[in-house]
Parts: sequence; C-alpha cells; structure tokens
Amino acid sequence: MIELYEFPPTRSQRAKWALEELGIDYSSQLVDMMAGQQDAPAYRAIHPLGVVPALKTDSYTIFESVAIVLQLIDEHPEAKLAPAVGAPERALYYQWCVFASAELDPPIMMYFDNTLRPLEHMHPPGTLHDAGLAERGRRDFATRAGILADVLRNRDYLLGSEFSGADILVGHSCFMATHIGLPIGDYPILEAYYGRLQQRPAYQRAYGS
Ligand SMILES: N[C@@H](CCC(=O)N[C@@H](CS)C(=O)NCC(=O)O)C(=O)O
Repeated sequence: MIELYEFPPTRSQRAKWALEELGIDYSSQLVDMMAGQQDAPAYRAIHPLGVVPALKTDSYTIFESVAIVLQLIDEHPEAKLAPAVGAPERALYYQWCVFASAELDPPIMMYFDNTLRPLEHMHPPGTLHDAGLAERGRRDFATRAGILADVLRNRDYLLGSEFSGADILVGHSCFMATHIGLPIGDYPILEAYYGRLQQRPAYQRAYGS
C-alpha cells in the first residue's frame, strides 16, 4: 500500500492531487506539524528535514513534492499527464514543473514566513517576521504570476489544451498563494486558469473543497 505523509494544506497536497488524478489507492499518514510529529525519529528516518510530503511505496521511499508527482505520473503513462520522454513538448513540461519549485515556492514561502507563520514555528527559533522580506516575497510572486498570465493568454493549460502534471505543480502554487493572502485577482487570466483547475474532482478531493 502506498502511504502519503501529509499535513494539509501544504505542499503535500501536490502529491495527493496527483494520486487522486491517477486513481491510485493510497493511505494518508498525517504528520501533525503543530504537535511536533515531524521531529519524531521514525518520521526523520523518512524525511531527514522533517517536512512534508513524503511517499512510501513497496519499492521506494521519497520526499520532495515535485519528485513525487513526476515519479507517480511516469509510473502511469496511460493517464497521459506528461508528454513522452524526449518529445519536444516534454521540454516545456520540465520547465514549468521546475518553475513551480524553483521560482514560485520561494517567494510564496518568503511571504508566508514573514507574515502568517506563527512565531513559535519560525526557523531558526527566535526569528521574527521581517516586513521587508514579506514585501520582497509579494513582489517576486507578482512578477512570476504575470509571466504565467502571459503564457496562459491563449491556452487553457500550461502545455496547451491538455491538462498535465505541470498544472498540478503550478496549480498548487496558485492555491498556496491565494490561501496565504497573495491574491491572484490582479491577473484575471491566471485566476481563470486556477478556477478551471479547481473544478477538477481530483483537485477537490485533494484540497477538501
Ligand atoms: N521542497 C520541499 C519543501 C517541503 C516543505 O518545506 N514543506 C513544508 C510545508 S509546505 C513543511 O513541511 N514545513 C514545515 C515547517 O517548515 O515547519 C517540497 O516541495 O516537498
């Protein structure tokens, strides 16, 4: 049985959304971050950083939300959530998948860490919110949201007319931004795209909406 280590609503929802899109049977293992379960030695053996998500299967245990989504999608080519390896379309797929993790997550987390993150959960302990860093996160996210809106001007999904794993990864960033008060309403095209993603039953199962 596949086990997803999660603490909703966090980047674990990316993995959950992929599991739901693919119709994979899995069990959810809650890692209660508020109760400190991420520091239990048994969980640290699964994820040495003590963050979520992590995924345990009969064959492997991995962490990193993007890696989990990519691996699950590759294991289920029949679902057609990714262009074939080596196909020209795969280039843009890689680009947007990495963009989610490398370009969208950092400013979103910088904003969260410096606004909403409870002070008792700051890293390292004793760190305070920094209004300048919050503003930088807001500004950097806005730049990237504008780039996404431009790309989506003439297409329903990042790769064109077909939904793919890139939309799961970037779509989660849209969720997270909205959830923490970085509204995407200034970018109606991006907002409409996120609205399309939210209509998906698998999204609704993963995010409990
Ligand atoms: N790059 C990692 C980041 C994982 C991560 O930082 N997860 C956050 C939730 S979104 C977490 O568990 N944070 C706990 C904490 O910082 O205390 C991934 O994408 O899986």
